[in-house]
Amino acid sequence: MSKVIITAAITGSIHTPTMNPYLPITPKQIAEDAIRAYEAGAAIVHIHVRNPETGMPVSGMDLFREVLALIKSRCNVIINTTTGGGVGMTPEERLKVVPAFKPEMASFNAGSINFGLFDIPERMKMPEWKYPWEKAMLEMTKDYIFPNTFKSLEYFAQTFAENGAKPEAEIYDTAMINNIAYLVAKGYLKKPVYLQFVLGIMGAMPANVQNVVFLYETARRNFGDDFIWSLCAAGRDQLPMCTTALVMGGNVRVGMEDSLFAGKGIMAKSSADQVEKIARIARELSIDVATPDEARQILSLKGLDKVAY
Ligand code: KMH
Ligand code: ZN
Repeated sequence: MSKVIITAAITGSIHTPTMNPYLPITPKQIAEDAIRAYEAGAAIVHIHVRNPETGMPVSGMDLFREVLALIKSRCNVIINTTTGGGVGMTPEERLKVVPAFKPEMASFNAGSINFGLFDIPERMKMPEWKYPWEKAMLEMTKDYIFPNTFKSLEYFAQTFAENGAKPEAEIYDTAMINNIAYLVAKGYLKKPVYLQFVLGIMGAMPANVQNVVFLYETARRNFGDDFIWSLCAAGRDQLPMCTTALVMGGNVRVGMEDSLFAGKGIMAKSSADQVEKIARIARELSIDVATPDEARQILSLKGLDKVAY
């Protein structure tokens, strides 16, 4: 039985500083949390950056440079940079990180959705916001399409290939598996593809066991055995859905990008809290946790000596 790859998504671009005071914001905080997640068992850390003063998701190359260099100076964890960016960023802005730093892997959003974050304030019953941008960003998503057209998917795939970055296909809905199959058929992507099933985003697939099985079966119909998959789920579904993936032989992603909690009513103080939990569950299920180098082998990554940071 192969080992499980745990990814930790450290800060993301969905949650805002008021929602959890421990959400890492500055390059140092993001790097520190990534290293803690690695120490807890993560083989991959998924990285976004934020404006250090306001916590707003941004795409600054200087911020990425600082985070990536800090992490690399302390450990050999695989860095998976976002190309999903944040609400309102253009595809060009989102993609820049790939040619700039030639990471071993990066997220590759496999289709367009109305990425709805507008219901979060009501669900979390936020009293007051620290920064004006938080509520405004969340509310504007009622009318926001996260754009990943076929034209841009092809361009992203080419850029990833030119820079030796393995795409992690973010699959928010079943149709996106078809989009990936199209890109494979046209030679833009190579098998085995790496699929990250992202469940529980408003505007896409809800998090339940039936949907995990359906996504897995759809991937099998398209790629046979020639794909690798992982799963993440938003909010309270994070741990149960990741446990489902473990039982089904998949890989898992946790982290504060996806959930701010580390147990019922317990705010996570770091993504490492969630990594510890899922690593413990994996061990209870007799599943070993992959080291970064083992994950590099499983995913056929080019290696840390070939990145540009
Ligand atoms: N920015 C969100 C709309 C990724 O990192 O690739 C989606 C996202 C996924 O950030
Ligand atoms: Zn992300």
